[in-house]
Amino acid sequence: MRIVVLAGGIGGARFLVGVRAYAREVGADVTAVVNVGDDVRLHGLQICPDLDSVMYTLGGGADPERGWGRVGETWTVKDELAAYGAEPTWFGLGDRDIATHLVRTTMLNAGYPLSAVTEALCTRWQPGVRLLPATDDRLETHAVTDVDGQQRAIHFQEWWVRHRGAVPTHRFVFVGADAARPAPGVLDALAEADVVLLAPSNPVVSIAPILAVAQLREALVTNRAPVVGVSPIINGAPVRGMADRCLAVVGVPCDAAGVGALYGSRSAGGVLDAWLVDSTDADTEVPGVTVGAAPLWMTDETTTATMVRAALELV
Ligand code: GDP
Ligand code: FO1
Ligand code: CA
Repeated sequence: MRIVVLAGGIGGARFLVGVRAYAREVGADVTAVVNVGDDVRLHGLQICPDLDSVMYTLGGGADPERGWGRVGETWTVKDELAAYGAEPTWFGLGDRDIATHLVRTTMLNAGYPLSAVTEALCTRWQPGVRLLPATDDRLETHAVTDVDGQQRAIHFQEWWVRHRGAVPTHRFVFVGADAARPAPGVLDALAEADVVLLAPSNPVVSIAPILAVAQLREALVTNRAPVVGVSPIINGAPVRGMADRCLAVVGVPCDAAGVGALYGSRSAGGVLDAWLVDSTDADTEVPGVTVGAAPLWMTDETTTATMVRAALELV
């Protein structure tokens, strides 16, 4: 059995821990296609938050509380940069994390594509699933905001880390998406998949930028493999993070039905065949989509693997 998972950062990473456990049990093969819209170059370093959250989490090197960056991190370089007044001071890379970024950026500068760099970094972390960026091309999420009375597009990291999403926001734009092609391996993985899972990741700024790669979305929609989504929203609220703010920007109610309808049924131009919601949201209906309910709190590997099984049983 071949499973493809579309994933963002923390929610994607935790879900993949369960997918990997399930896959080990049944002898399945897992490919994760990860969002790159959060990626940004700061202090000369190429930062890929979602790829790193997944790689560190599956590799046992993530900070479990923060959900991003390395466990046992120190911040000497961040403090030294701040002492120089080197902007942006609102964004911090940890010392351990910087080593990852030095290796990544050196390889990118030497001409390796992000997919090859990710594979090289994974030689160390051995995530146990194949990690692919959605695209090797530049694709960045920007937020069109009103800052100081002026309409201005700012990078997603500035929107989230600097402003905590608390600025008037008109929309998100996936810069570069029109020209972006799926990274090598993505279309093959989708073509060979027996099932595609949408992780309980942020639908607006983690899954949507992946689907904004036209050929990728096209492959997902026209493939024989069924697509099952898992809700990141439980009982009308995100478990953590900014999904409520992001959904408000795109005018979608922050509940399991709202996100299910945002994805839409594959039979009506959307992406879903089935939608797994939390047991507390069991009355959720999404037109044209099979809805199932199970406990969706990803508290540990076993619980999450059970949730993955429930998702697969829907199709
Ligand atoms: P990010 O890129 O780091 O923001 O992470 P993702 O986009 O992959 O995931 C963020 C989403 O994960 C949020 O909307 C959360 O609601 C969701 N999430 C986090 N933990 C859980 C959980 O235990 N269960 C469910 N169902 N969703 C979760
Ligand atoms: N989030 C923060 O809130 N503050 C930071 O200084 C910060 C630095 C950072 C460095 C590397 C990395 O991979 C992630 C980092 N994040 C930081 C998390 C990141 O901004 C977002 O949570 C994700 O992009 C959302 O998926
Ligand atoms: Ca993200």
